[in-house]
Amino acid sequence: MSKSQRLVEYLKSKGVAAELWRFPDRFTAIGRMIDSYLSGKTDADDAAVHLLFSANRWEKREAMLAALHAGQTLVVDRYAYSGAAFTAAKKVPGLDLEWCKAPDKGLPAPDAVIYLAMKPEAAALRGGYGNERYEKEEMQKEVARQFSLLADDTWHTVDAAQSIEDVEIQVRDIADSAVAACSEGPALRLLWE
Ligand code: FDM
Repeated sequence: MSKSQRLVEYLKSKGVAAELWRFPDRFTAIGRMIDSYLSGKTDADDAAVHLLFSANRWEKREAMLAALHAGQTLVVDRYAYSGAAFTAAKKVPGLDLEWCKAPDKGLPAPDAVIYLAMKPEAAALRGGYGNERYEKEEMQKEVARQFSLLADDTWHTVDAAQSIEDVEIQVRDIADSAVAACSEGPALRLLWE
């Protein structure tokens, strides 16, 4: 079970209505294009691909809002922060971090971002790594640098090199605090505004 799914199960066990979401959602028409690109079956212009990733979030916006307004807590495995960091890491002239953030402005903003920090060398040792387009050490190092530029007041870094148990304790703690803060009923914020 993924870490995100385990977090959902934990929240549910505490009586919090929670759902797992993940991006890219590879099962929509746009998602299938993204999947084909990531697996290397097709090539595409970097800007166009970036906008597809963003469109893949926008096409889910209404469903996300409906779930949020119904009181669900959404645990989202990757979101716009991955979108901005990965494209900016490609260092394509013109596609700097600000350009990369722009298409996602106005999407629902997360209350907490949990960044599991792992050295690219350690990530490379994991099973299944290296099969997809971005799973290269140099790229991952630059992605990590771009992520550090995106860290805002919702950001929490957890050292993923610790034991699974310690990682989980910290992730749960962050989620508990975020859920508690939301129960006071803050207005939904929008991304990067
Ligand atoms: N990715 C993910 C992007 O480049 N942009 C995005 O907007 C998102 C959500 O796609 F390499 C990248 C990050 C990763 C790949 O892999 C998706 P996983 O294993 O499905 O998370």
